[in-house]
Amino acid sequence: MKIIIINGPNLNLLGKREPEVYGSETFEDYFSKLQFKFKDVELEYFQSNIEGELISKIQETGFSYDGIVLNAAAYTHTSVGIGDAVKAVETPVIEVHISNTHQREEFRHLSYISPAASGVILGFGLKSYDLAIESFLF
Ligand code: CA2
Repeated sequence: MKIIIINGPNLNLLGKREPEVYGSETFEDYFSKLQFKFKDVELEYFQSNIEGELISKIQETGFSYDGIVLNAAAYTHTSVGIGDAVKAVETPVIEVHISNTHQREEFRHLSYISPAASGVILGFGLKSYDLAIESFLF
């Protein structure tokens, strides 16, 4: 089982800025815990602040991996291109968000990813990623 976590813009700042919204753990530390928890899963992690790089990674992995866990961050609400990429690939994509975007500003209520995603998990903090990986195991 091969699963990639793809994180979008500014998620490299996790644990370093705005802990009241996004928590105080870095994604690298959390990712080590995921690798420990899901020992039988080949887990990969990719983060980029660049829209085209995210699209290329979705295309690169979207025909051979078993699952993609995607937090497109702010691009969720703006990127037709990432939405199209998710639609185009064969690998199921679970959209995740750390925060409950529906409790936040109106502009965060729209997602260009959701219509093409196999599922959406949001509002559980970093645990959203755990839940997304688990969804691929059953
Ligand atoms: O809740 C989420 O996971 C979001 O995808 C996070 C995005 C936001 O634009 C989405 O509406 C919801 C923002 C990620 C920014 O991450 C930061 C982390 C630490 C400090 C500053 C930003």
